[in-house]
Amino acid sequence: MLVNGVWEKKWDPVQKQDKQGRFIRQSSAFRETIPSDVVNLMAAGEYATPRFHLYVGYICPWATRTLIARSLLGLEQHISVSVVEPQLTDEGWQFGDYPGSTPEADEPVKFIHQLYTQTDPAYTGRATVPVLWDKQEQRILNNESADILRIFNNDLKPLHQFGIDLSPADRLPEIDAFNARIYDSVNNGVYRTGFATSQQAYEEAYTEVFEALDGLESHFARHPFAVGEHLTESDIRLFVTLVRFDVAYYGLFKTNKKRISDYPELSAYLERLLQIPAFRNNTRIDHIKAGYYSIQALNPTGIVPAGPELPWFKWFKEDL
Ligand SMILES: N[C@@H](CCC(=O)N[C@@H](CS)C(=O)NCC(=O)O)C(=O)O
Repeated sequence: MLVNGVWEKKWDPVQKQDKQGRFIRQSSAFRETIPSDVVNLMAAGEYATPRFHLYVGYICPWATRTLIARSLLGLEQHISVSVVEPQLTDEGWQFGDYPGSTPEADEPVKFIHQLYTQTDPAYTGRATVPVLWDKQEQRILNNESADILRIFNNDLKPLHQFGIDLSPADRLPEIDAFNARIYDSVNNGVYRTGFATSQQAYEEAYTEVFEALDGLESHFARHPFAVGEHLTESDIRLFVTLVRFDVAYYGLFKTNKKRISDYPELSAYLERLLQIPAFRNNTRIDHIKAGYYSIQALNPTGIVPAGPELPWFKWFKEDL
């Protein structure tokens, strides 16, 4: 991580923890939006090449949220993308020639942490993806995926191609409630399980994960989507965790009471979403496995498991 703008090699994937060994996620530092006059310039075609750039990793569920929203809304021509390699190195996320990654970043940098110090030379914190980068001002605009989803959906509405609204105003309270329901227990719940450093903290988080999944299984027996009758950002936020569950979390994070494949309704929901190109094409099982199993603190040998074989792999055979 960065300390006063200097990269510290001895980074710890456990982030912060409380006295009982519970994992605490750092909050995001850059939280700006794209001003409406800039959106108007984008809509008027004033930028020959995209002004805003997303730095992501396919391993990362938070980054993948933003990629799926970008595709669903048809923002590809306005927001360009660079993809880091799946393994966290001694210098954090880096660019390189892992298949499916971008060999070189859009800026002359090798590591994501360089974008952080370019934005704030005294930055202290983790250098996370996703990053929404302003190429004109040469700085990070926002590094919080929840914000980036709303920026893409709300602020960039004049640029949308397909008339999809991922967080419609009349559904917002339900969307926010669903997001809150799954954040602690599912999205971050798997991390709280995997990065717990005491038996008590692990069991607490494990129990919450499976209580939440049981509740979601009943939800999807009655409803096609997370909220209402249409796809919303809540589906994106749930999908990125479900699709990583059996291939990474079940083994590495020891969330192993059940697999998603053992839940018929959640499996059917996952497969329905995988049939949508924006979900399928932004999911790279090879990156997910290589990335998670490279976390040394949890897997010192670095061996990437050969399995599992899952029924839904049929949706993107060519990536495996
Ligand atoms: N709040 C952030 C979390 C992003 C995050 O934790 N990203 C992870 C990858 S999945 C990361 O970059 N970790 C690097 C590190 O912690 O050093 C968001 O949702 O955008």
